[in-house]
Amino acid sequence: MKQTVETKPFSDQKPGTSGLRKKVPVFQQEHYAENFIQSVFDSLEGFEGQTLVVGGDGRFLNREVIGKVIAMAAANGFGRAVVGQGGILSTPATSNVIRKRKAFGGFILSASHNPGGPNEDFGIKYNIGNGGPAPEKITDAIFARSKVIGKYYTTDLGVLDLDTLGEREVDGFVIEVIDPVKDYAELMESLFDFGAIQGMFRSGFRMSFDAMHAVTGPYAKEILERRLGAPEGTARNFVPLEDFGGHHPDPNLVYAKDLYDELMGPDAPDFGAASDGDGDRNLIIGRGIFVTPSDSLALLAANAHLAPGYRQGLKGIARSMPTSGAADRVAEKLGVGIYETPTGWKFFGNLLDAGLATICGEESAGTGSDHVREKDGLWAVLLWLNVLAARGQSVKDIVSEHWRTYGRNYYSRHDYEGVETEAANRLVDGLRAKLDTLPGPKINGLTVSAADDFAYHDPVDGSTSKNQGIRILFEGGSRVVFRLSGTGTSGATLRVYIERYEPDPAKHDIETQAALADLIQAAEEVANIKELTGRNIPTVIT
Ligand code: G16
Repeated sequence: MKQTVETKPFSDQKPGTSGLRKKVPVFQQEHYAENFIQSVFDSLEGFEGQTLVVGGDGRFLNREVIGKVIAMAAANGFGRAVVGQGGILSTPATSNVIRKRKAFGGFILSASHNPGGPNEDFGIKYNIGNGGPAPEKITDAIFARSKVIGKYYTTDLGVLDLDTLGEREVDGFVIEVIDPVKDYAELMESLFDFGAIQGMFRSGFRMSFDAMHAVTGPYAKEILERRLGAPEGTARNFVPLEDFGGHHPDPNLVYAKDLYDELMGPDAPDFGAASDGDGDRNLIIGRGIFVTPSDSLALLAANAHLAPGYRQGLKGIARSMPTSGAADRVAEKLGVGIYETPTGWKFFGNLLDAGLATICGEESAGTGSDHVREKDGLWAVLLWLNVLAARGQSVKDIVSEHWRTYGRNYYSRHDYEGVETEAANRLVDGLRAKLDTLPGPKINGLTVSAADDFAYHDPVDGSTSKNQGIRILFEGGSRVVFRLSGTGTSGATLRVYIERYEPDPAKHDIETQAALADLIQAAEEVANIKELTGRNIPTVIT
């Protein structure tokens, strides 16, 4: 029976870079999750009788909120909910199911790479019918609705069994529990040369994949070990846990340090990779070499034609603004378009739908293609494996050769996490205020050629997104970018992105921080980071 529940608005339900992310206790407030879910439904039209996909990364609160979404979907008029067994469905797999089933849309319950558990993070994101995150037009409408909402609709569906595969009907509403891996594994098989990768494993190629006790565990087991024949044990930490074993499921050099150390150590395997909480990020490490996400994007774009799914070539490449320009050089050589978007996968959706881009990537460990409308961690790993199998070279040789051909973009990101919000805003406002005066005079011996606050004009729908990051460009092509993260849940995270282009192969083996030292110092001088944040060093350097 449909119930109408009276509620009062919360003022803090503005979706960030990727949906609404808050601490678990915030979501546990009475009506909090329901208000947001209803605000989503109230911002949509035409879903009567349609299918809604519900996916989650298995973190604490996952099952409970899945229950709420399904009951509210039924009460709001949807006809069917498709949910992954055990409440598990990775973000790219959810995107695939939405597309394959021609669903109206889907909910993804995740706070991605943020930690999970009773006092950690949770998140709710809505994806539209193309399988991608809702565009700003919709997230703005959701936020507006959340500020005035007065009631929500739900219904009692009885005890929900999320563990048994198959369909069940309650009062005309169908709940379908699906195998979370099967459709996704089939999609991967259609894109990559599984035979060649199997052959590589048969001839002794060794790999370590760290699922970080997050959602990709079951996917990695099935695809890498069962379908591709990698030895058992290739995938580790493969059981999804509600608290990710107490770790940050963030595949970077800090939180996946064990994997990094293994690949740098004696008797290292040929290839190391990891994915994050909800399976959309990737970390790529070869024996003795870490591949930055920006380089990985460029390399995958340059070599994608070696995989059957991309043999016909790329339509274009898209990258987020803070991502290095390495991919731009590949696009130039291929003679295809390059698009620079704000941070946030949602900005790639229009480009992919319009057939302007085939491959997209972000410095924040996200790479993907037009096969779904989310970034896709395992996809990137499999494309790397396909390239390695086709070229028969080591990761290190492939990367060095790429730099020799295109030049090297030295790149690093310095994060200052948990900074006081006011201080972070003051820093960014201060930079914004002096943008016009920056070009000309030298900063730490470097001449600024241009400075702006990045604005994006979507070439497909004509929309404009302003204030997407402060860019300071130096003569010679180096740059420093400042922006505040849109995915944190406490305080502010200041991100400083530093990049230098080096065409000379004789200078490609400098340690990254050393290669960027003068720019790092210039960033400090122009932004007063130490004084304004009270921090002497970044929390995380990637
Ligand atoms: C999300 C978005 C990405 C974005 C990243 C970092 O990733 O989907 O597009 O690059 O956040 O955003 P920020 O710098 O604002 O923290 P995920 O993996 O958290 O969904």
